[in-house]
Amino acid sequence: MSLSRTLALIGAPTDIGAGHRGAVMGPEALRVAGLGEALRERGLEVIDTGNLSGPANPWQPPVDGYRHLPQVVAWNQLVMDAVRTQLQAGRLSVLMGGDHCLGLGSITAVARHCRDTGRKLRVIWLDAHADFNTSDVTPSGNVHGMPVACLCGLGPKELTHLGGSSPAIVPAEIRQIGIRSVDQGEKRLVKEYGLDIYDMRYIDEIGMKRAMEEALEGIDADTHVHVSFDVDFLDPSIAPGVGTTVPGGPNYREAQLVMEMIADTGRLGSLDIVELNPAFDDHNRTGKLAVDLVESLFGKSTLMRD
Ligand code: B3U
Ligand code: MN
Ligand code: MN
Repeated sequence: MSLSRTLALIGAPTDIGAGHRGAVMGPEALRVAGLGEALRERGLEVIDTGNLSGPANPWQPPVDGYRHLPQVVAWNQLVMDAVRTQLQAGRLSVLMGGDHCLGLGSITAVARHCRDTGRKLRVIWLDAHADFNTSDVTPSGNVHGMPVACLCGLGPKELTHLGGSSPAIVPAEIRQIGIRSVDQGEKRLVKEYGLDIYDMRYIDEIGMKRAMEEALEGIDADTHVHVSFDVDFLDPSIAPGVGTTVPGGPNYREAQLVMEMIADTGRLGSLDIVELNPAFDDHNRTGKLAVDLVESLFGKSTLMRD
């Protein structure tokens, strides 16, 4: 069973779950950086489905530990439905965020699709942050710091039950790479839930190649690989265009290797590109880098390899 060669771009211009304004411009920055053209050059048929239209960001303080929960729910429902529609049509789905709270809608749709089609799911979560906060432990109330917890069934019912049943995924289905910022209470939770986290210290010690071999272990012909690419995964020296930079991230070569090794599995079925914030960027440098890395994720390589 081979994966689809038709791909749908879905724009979700919102910063509803973020602490800084600007991720709302992410989809357009990715288009301007040539995402569609680059994917077409990879031999894919690319359909840009345009932008989803959800509620505006009211920029209110948190209520009961969440900022903008009703609007976050509304955006995630839109994303979930859009991703589901594309997967059901047999297309690869590429969500252009928007902030990372949208990973919730996207991955809920992917997980449901995997259940419906009898496939295994492996989520590769590329991020500086674990995004495993809850309303009790969040330092900010920003839901972009919570999607992994919600996917694993920890959070408000509106988010944990987005796809009907909860949890959408189990921790054994996710691997987190590049992590270097985990809040105090969040540390306890990721341990309790047994998340498989390849933090920067571990990567420094064993190297990116071995870390990725471990993270990709067990992927087979029946596995759907979903990549949730938070652009703040990258070291801020090469990717300044994000709201929450954390020093000490993967450099250009390490990031390329991550993408190439995922491409080599041949099982990529869906992707989120989130947290790109052109308001912090330098002439769309980070947008262009994201496109460059996505090309590698879809199989661009220097030489022919077998
Ligand atoms: N962990 C912090 C910061 C954060 C999480 N994700 C992003 N920033 N992008 C929080 O607010 O939950
Ligand atoms: Mn994130
Ligand atoms: Mn992040």
